[in-house]
Amino acid sequence: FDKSLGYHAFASFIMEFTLRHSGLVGRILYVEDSQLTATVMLSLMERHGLQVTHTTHAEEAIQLLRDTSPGGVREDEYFDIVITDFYLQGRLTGGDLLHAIRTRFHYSQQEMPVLVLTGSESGEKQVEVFHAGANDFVSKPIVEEVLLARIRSLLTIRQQFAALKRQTDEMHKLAITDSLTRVYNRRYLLDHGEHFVTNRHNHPVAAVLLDIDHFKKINDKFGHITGDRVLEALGKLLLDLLPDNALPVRFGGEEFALLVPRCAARDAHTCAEQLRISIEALRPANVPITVSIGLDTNQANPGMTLTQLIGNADRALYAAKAQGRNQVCA
Ligand code: GH3
Ligand code: MG
Ligand code: MG
Ligand code: MG
Ligand code: MG
Repeated sequence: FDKSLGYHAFASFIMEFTLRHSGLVGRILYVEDSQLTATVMLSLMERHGLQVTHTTHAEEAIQLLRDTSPGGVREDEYFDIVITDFYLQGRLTGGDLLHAIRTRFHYSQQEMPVLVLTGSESGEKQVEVFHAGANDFVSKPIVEEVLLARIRSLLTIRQQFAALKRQTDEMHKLAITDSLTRVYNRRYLLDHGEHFVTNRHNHPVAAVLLDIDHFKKINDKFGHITGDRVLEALGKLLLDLLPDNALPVRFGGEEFALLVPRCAARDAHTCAEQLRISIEALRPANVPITVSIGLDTNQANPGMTLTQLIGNADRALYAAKAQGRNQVCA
């Protein structure tokens, strides 16, 4: 390295050096039936830091992909890229594996990049490989630098996909969550509540409406900031106390809707009463609060819509308010 080049040249030299020589990070599914090629490839890839799972048959690779795909028994051990020989012994070729990756598993080229190892074939074969959904190919005999450059480029694609997916998931979560209370927002209830109520295979669903008593007075007495802290704490309590399969929603300002699956009418009343008592004991931000609760279930009439259930719960809530607040009505 020439010291006279200055800082920027030095920085780009370091960057280039790092890119060219740093270890690679990624999990590779490698499908190769030639033991000789596999031995060379495995030692090469492992020498550069890659974690490689080697199989000799496409069938076995498909099984591994099934187990490691989202929802599979080993979904945490997913692969970043697949490298497959084109010609494989056995019923399925590398082309068939590629086809399965793109159509059966619905993996895009970004989510599961595939690099195909081919013989020194005609352009026609190479075109065929791309048509089948490969991201890239390398011709045998393998040139180490070329193979590594291709793996690096595919790993970058895969990492960019993963980063984008994390962002998208985070944005989706923000879009369906109420920012103050962390429970679902009203939009989520309107989009998914009906499905939640009707597709329950004869298990009853309870709809519960919960409204803080005299919240306007609480704001007046303690201020809006404290009022917000109260709502925040109530949201946390609901998330803590409700079963994971329940759907807690901020329905309005200081009003929450809860959909609870597998909940018969009698259980719904008991749970709501427990909830009311827990909230009375909570004293969020040192403020004593009580809630009025109205509820209904579709136990007697499984055909009820979400709108009907919520409508009935709202009438029951109105009754709870009218009868003196801090109580549950059904
Ligand atoms: P009731 O017992 O009949 O329910 O009386 P209430 O005062 O609770 O009901 P009302 O609907 O008259 O008032 C609700 C109050 O909730 C008014 C509004 O300022 C307050 N509120 C709504 N959203 C928020 C919020 O995000 N933060 C705070 N601090 N207050 C809110
Ligand atoms: Mg082969
Ligand atoms: Mg009100
Ligand atoms: Mg209120
Ligand atoms: Mg209200």
